[in-house]
Amino acid sequence: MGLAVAQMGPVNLADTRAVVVKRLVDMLREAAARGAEFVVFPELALTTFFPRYWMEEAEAVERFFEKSMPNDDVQPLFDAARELSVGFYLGYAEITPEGRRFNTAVLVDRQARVIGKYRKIHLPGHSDHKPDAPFQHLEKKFFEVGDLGFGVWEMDETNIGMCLCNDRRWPETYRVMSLQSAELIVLGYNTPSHNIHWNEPVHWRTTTHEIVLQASAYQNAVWVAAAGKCGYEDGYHMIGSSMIVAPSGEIVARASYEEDEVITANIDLELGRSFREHVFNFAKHRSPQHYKLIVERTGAGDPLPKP
Ligand code: ING
Repeated sequence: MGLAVAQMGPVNLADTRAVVVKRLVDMLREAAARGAEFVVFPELALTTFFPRYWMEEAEAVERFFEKSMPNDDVQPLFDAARELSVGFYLGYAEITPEGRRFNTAVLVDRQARVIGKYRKIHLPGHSDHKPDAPFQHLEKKFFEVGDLGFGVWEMDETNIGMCLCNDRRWPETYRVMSLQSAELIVLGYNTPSHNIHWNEPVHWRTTTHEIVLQASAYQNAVWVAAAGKCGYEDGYHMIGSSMIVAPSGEIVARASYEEDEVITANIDLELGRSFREHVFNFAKHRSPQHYKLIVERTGAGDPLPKP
């Protein structure tokens, strides 16, 4: 399967959706020219990473949320996708007719039909204003925890699962989808280089990003494709390193810069099947009766009484 990841460089506050969507269409065209049938775009791909700014919810909704998907601003991307017969994953801020707010991604097939939706479950950051911090990370203020679970959809005989950004750091994310026979998990991210809470060395943002994608691809025998929005957005830096990871855990394609950049790979879904047959054969080797704490406890607690 011809797969592409379209990494985005910065989207600044002054960048209009029309300008951003043109960038996405340009990358979709490049991906199609390189044989891609599916393109992964980043989280919150249509706007700057606005959770870095303190503002009231009403202002955020007005400036950064989409009332429908597709909509007039994004329609050129859907039109190009249909013309080129390329499916895609797109992350954006969703406001529902009832006024509920989610950090959302959609799965769009090669006829440009929305066939799946995911709402981010692991929301990092905080909801209070931290005026002394160099920037905010207000995902817990602007978004609700997703209410759609982790889904898997079949598209062109491929079982595709979706998640978003911080979700990629939690093993449960991938396992719930690989237990639904996912073969490819796609995700977008916006990962600030700097931690506002403590003096975390910046290179750990990239090393932990690599570790979670490689380990999770291997431990779930799936392909993983991750698209970042990166570089300096109005001076605030976010990591790049968009990549495509094989079920072996190997990085088979990786972005080099912090601008718009398309990376592609011809992924062999047979490779995942081999690992699921001979290593991670869930039916043969898993013992859920011993995993109960994973769903019974939210936070860590005392050691269990010994049998
Ligand atoms: N961003 C970051 C991410 O998970 C983060 C936030 C970074 C949390 C590093 C913890 C550690 O990649 C988003 N948008 O989730």
